[in-house]
Order: sequence, then structure tokens, then C-alpha cells
Amino acid sequence: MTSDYDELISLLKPHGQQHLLRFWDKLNPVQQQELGEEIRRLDIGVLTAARSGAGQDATHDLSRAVIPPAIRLQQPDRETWAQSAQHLGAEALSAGKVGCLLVAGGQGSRLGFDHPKGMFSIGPVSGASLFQILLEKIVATRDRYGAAVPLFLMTSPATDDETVAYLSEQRNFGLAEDDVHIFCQGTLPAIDAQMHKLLLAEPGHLALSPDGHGGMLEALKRSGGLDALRRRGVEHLFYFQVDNPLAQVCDPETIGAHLMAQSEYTLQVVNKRDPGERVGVVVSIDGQMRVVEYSDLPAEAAAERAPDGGLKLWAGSIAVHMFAVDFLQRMAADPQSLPLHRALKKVPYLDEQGRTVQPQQPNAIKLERFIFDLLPHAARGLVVEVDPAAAFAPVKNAPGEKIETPEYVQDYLMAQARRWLAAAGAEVAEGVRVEISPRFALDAAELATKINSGTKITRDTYFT
Ligand code: UD2
Repeated sequence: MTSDYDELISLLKPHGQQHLLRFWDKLNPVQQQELGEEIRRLDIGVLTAARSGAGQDATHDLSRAVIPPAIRLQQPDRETWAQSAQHLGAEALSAGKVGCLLVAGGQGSRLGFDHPKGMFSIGPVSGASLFQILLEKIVATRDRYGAAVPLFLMTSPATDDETVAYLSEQRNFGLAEDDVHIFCQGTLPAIDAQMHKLLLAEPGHLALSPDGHGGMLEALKRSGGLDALRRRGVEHLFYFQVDNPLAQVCDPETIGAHLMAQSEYTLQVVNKRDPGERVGVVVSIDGQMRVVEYSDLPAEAAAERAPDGGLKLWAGSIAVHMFAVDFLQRMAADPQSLPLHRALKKVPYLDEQGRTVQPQQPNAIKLERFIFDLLPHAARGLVVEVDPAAAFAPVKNAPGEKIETPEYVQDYLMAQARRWLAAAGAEVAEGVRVEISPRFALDAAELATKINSGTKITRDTYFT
């Protein structure tokens, strides 16, 4: 009978990774079992990547890149088109055919917040958390259309326990227990950049980190989420990130656009004004759509101008997508559908003597999968331009930086509230902070039914 040790060695040796068992004899049986499980869970593609130093991003010939046909904000028929789209979207919502997928694996470390980012307080008057604002949008959508909108919420090993406890304490901000499916993404190991060896963080643990938002596909399937979607008759998923409280969650216009085009993968985009904006661009190369991440976009390509003076590659992805569930199901069945991306990072590790080394320079390759790499596989894709003032204000940076700080995001939220109040005929005094809970009004039209024209707002107000 072969021992655990022998079995693990036979897994690792062909890939030159047997050093992972260096401290095996010092581990107790429980630790040995845990390490064994981590090793068995490694996917073979990663081991091969480790051996070859691969996981290298493919380069694309951006000279042939064009923007795919897109629904533009300024196109003359946008208004009429939007009405038909909204109608279709509303029908799908009323029929319970739409669910939400929120990726919330990130921590607030860049914001100096040592908790899941979703718990970060952002409401400019209420102090509501990102989770509260986003989940209340789902609750308000459910109430408006009279049908459940199930939420599939992805956490990571670092955020899972706290997120589960927080949402339970907050009673999911009004979403029924049956409509919330929390699942945890997987991890990928860090690889020594010189030697192509997987790193140990502790004698009995690999150096692991979350596998990127692309890990959603595998994790959704593994957790039974894809089956649950089928069972519930959900045909389309509205996907968004936890850092953007302005996200137009379940926007009927976007859902309708997706349905009209029979799209498998629809992306909300903004018109990039500045070549340096940190959003991926949606392009079409030889008829195939894909997202090129900002870090992979050469400066010259990013800065190239179109004849009208705008940027040639203008379509900035704000990471708000619609997916056909059939498409996700098809993709989840193919382990190759999402490639690995690599990034050189500083990763602490155990040296041969078992001492922890804190590297001063990037020493390791971290691997991740990106959900937008599904786009080239879609039989039909669609790009819909949205107004950033109404749809995109992510909180990414600590106070003091230029953009995407908590103050910047709060300014966006307050500016939207002011616009809606002005449209309802209310007057908001200078310097007053206003905030509208999604449960009070989901849009300007709803607000107008609740606020009397001529109302004067002279002190900080949270409409709830
Ligand atoms: C992302 C997009 C960028 C643009 C921008 C809009 C990537 C690689 N880039 O940039 O093109 O659309 O968003 O704001 O996506 N997350 C997880 N698990 C992970 C990694 C991320 O759940 O393993 C979540 C994270 O909680 C966050 C979101 O994905 O909500 C975005 O992640 P990010 O902050 O790493 O991406 P960013 O801002 O560089």
C-alpha cells in the first residue's frame, strides 16, 4: 500500500515540485492531511505553468483592433431604442429570469480597511456599507418587478467567514435567505519567478492567493450555483463588482439590450477620455471580441485617436456584465475556457531551512483568471455605452489619491442624488449632503413620485 507521502511525491515529481514535502516529517497527521489536500487540489495546468514558467499572457495584434459595434449614448435613436430595451428587461425581471452575481473576494487593504471590502462604509450621509447599497438595489428591484432576483455572491478565503457573519447579522439587507447563495472562490499557488518552484508559506501550507474573479466560473459550478440557477429558471445573470456603489444593478435597459441582441455576453462600457484610465478596453480583432486589460494595453495603442478626435479604443469596461446562463454552463464544462494571467509580486515564503523570508523585490509569479476572458468564446457579444455619472464610481484608493477615493465616490453618489432631486423639482441648498437609499427610489422617475416639487432641502438628508 502506498503512503500519502508516496502518492504526493508521485504527483509532484513529474513537475519538479517535490520540495513541497520538505518538512513532511515535522508535520503532525492533521497538518500532513491539510498539506496533502492543498497539493491534490492543485490543478495540473498550474503545475505545468510552474515547470515551464508559462501562464504568459498572449499578445494581441492591436493594430488590427477596432471597437465592436456598440450601442452609443449619443446615437440618434438611443431614446427609442432604450424604451424597447427597458420593456424587454422589465419583462424578464417580472418573469424571474434574471439573477445577480456579485464578486466580493477583495479586501479593503488598499483603503486601510482590514475587512471584506463590501463592509466598507461609503454612504455619504448614512454611512451605509457597499454591501448595503448594492443589496438594497436588488431588494428594490425585486419589489418593483414582483419577482425574486437571487443573488450569487462570491467571497474569497480571506473574506468568506466575515461576509457570511455580516450579512446574516444584517439579515441580508432585506433579501430572503433562499435568495442569497454565498460561495467562496478558489486559490492558486505562488511560483518562484527564478526557479519555477511553488512556494511554501508555512511548513504545512502552500503560498496561495485567490484565483481572480475568473475563479467565479469554477466556484459557481462547484458550489451548486449553476444547478441552482437552472432549477430556479434563471436565464441571465447580471454581474458586478463590490467596489462600485453606483452600479446600475439589474438595469432593465442593459438586460433588454442583451435579450434583443440574443447576446451571450454583454458589457457596459464608458467612453474613455483619458488614455490612462484604469479600465480594460473592449475590442474586436479579426471579428473576435475580447477585453484587453489596461496593464496590457501599450501606451501608444491607448493614446491613438479616431478621426473625430476621441480615443480610437474608447470602450472602457466597467466590469458590469450580463451573461446568458447557458453560456456560463457551456464554459464551466471546459476547464480551458479561462487562461491564466501572471503578475510578478512580493510573496513571503519559507526558505530551505524553514525560515520565513520577506522579499524586498518581487520574487514570485501570482496567477489569476479573469472573467472577461470568456468574451472571445461568446457566440454573440454586445457593448452598451453608459454614462459614468450614472453607473461608475468604484472605490479603489485611500484618501489623498487623485481619484477613486472614498470622497470621490461619495461626491458621485451625492451628485446623482442632487440631479434626481432637481429633476423632481426640489431645491437643495449649497453644501448640503444628500443621499437616496435604493429602497426609497431606484431612479429619478421613482423619486419624482415621492418628493413634492418645490421642496427645499436645507440640511444633510438621507432619503430612506
Ligand atoms: C477591474 C478590471 C478593469 C476595470 C475595473 C473597473 C480586472 C483585471 N480589471 O480592475 O478592467 O473593469 O475593474 O473598476 O478585472 N475580485 C474577486 N476575487 C479576486 C479578484 C478580484 O472577487 O480574486 C473582485 C474584487 O472584490 C473587486 C473586483 O473583483 O470587486 C475587481 O478586482 P480588482 O480591484 O483587482 O480589479 P481592478 O480594479 O484592477
